[in-house]
Amino acid sequence: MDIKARINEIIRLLNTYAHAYYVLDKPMIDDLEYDRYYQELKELEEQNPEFVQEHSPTFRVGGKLLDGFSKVEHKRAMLSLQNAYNLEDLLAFSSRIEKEVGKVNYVVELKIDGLAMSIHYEDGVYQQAITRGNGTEGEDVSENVRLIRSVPMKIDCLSPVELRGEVFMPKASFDAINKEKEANNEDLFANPRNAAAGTIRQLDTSIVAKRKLDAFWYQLGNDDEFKMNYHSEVLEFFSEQGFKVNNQYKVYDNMHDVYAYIEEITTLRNSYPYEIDGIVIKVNEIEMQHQLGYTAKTPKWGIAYKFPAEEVVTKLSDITLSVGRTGKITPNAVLEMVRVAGTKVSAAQLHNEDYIRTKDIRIHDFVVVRKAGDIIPEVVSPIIDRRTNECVAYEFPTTCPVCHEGLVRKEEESAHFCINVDCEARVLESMIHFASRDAMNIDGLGDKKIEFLYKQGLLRTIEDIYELHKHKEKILMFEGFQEKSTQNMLDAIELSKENSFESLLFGLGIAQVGKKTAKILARHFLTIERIVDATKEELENIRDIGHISAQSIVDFFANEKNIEIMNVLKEYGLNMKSVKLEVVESPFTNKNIVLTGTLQYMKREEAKKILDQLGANIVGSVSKKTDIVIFGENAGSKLDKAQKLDILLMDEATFISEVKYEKD
Ligand code: 3BA
Repeated sequence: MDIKARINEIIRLLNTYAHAYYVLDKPMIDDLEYDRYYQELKELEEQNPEFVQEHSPTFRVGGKLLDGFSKVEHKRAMLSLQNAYNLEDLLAFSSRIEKEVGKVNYVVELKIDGLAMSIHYEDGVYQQAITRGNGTEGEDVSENVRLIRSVPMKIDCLSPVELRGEVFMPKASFDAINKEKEANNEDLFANPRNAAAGTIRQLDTSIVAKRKLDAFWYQLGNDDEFKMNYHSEVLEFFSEQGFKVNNQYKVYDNMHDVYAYIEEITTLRNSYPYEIDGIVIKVNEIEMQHQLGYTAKTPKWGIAYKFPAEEVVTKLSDITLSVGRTGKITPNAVLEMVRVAGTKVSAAQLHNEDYIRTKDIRIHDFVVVRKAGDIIPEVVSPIIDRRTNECVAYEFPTTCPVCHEGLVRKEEESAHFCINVDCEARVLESMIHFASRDAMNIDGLGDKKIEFLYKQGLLRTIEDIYELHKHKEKILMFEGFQEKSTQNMLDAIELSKENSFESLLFGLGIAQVGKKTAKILARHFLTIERIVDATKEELENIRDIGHISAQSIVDFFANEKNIEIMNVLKEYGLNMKSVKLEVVESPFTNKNIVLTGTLQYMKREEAKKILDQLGANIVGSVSKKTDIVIFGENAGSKLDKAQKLDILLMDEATFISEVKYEKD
């Protein structure tokens, strides 16, 4: 037999077996037999590289190391879904629809808790997979999606087709991975969704191959190129082409039947081998879908019913307070350990005094607990029926749990503050913040080290960080401080003096001044002196700075101690001014700019950085407010829209010559 034909024959067989195993869950042959074919194929391919097919299963085992994921624009935006939480919301949805287009049928699907993905085929061969990203632009994760064995690499349909669906991690894979992580003392994944998201962005494809992701498909990305009449027909077409479609979907002609099915699924919710976070309801008639159309973000013909968050009962054994770097006090509930939405929980935020008082939450109460957004544990309410005499109304403490000085609650604020700037908790937290990645990014000076050096009396204030080198010998005598790592830490401290002015401003921990505000301040005032001298009015007049932030900035610099810190840091040589931009006037300064398409000469991140340095405002979508659209290859809808709106268009070459860019 001719070798090429034999190769194709084995690929066809292996694909049939894989389809039976991974898609239909009905194995046709045993592993041994599969392996025999696989080995034969591998040898034939090795001996005859000219016959290697791009859709061969031998490409589906991982082993590559990727160097990143490039950004790709979706041909058509991947929208989101409007949400419903009860029957009332659903009836409002259906009556709106029926008023507009008359009676319709509804398809009800499970809402898989994974990440949305778009995959592309041409001439029947798998081409590309793109994450949903922000809906208009996602990341090319083709190599990793290739390792999801239920995704076919070859289909019968020869015209270009784009499918959209959900990539997820089955509960069994999730449990196995976390078990292994636990054994290796590694951080666990919080839930299967995070695990799937983390895996899809893995650069080591061998890890991806081991992690066993899966995917269900539910939408035709280019449905205008197919003559489908019903959504259910699309799902059948997908199945025929060998794709995995969730088989729990049903079609109903009224919302009450839909709701009965929702109630049935709700009781079965935990019995599926994958996590679901709700149910999606879609109009079945494609014609009606077109008539109903879209809002800016969502189709009007579909809705997601979200399950209520799982609620459990446990005992609240104590309320403790923590002190943040700004002195803000956060009350926390200490709970008897309980499992909720997949993880063990023993603490929950109580936000502030009013939260505790309005809900009348008391120590020793039994309380209802759930996870907000299925992530952050919160106390919903106490169970009054189970309350005993032991439970007395909670009195919010009047003194700081750490330094014991009086707490202050300002009129317009819901939080209490410890206003003692020397409070140990505040000082520690502010040093930790100062050295953290987003601020001064001092490698090797993490929270544990800071706490330790604080206890040893070597770190009392931010300024002390820059004196640490004087104590090197002493530091080296402590356990856990080796010569090399200690020198690295000291070097990192020295190097941080050169950091941008905005990182320093952010690092100072001025209340209300986050990264964005720090950047605005650094750009606007350019030097620390000018910020110190700024009046509240001047600050308020800056776009994006409100009166609360303005007041907070003025208060910070009115404090003698803070001025002193500034002076010392300046003496140590920390950078306290924004570098004057080389190009003072550029066609991009203060302009709203959209980047679209694939740039050939530079990475998109590079272009963004250059524009950022020139003071341009980079925005994601084209609107009347856009000043310039810079476009690369294969620019899609954004370019069309910009043309319609008569916006200045600039190709990559022109952009490069305007900014005099040279690759280094
Ligand atoms: N059906 C998620 N969007 C879905 C096509 C529409 C849609 C979903 C869905 C918009 C699921 C939003 C992200 C997106 C493709 C945009 C589903 C699920 N249908 N069954 C109506 O199971 N999670 N998500 N995906 N386009």
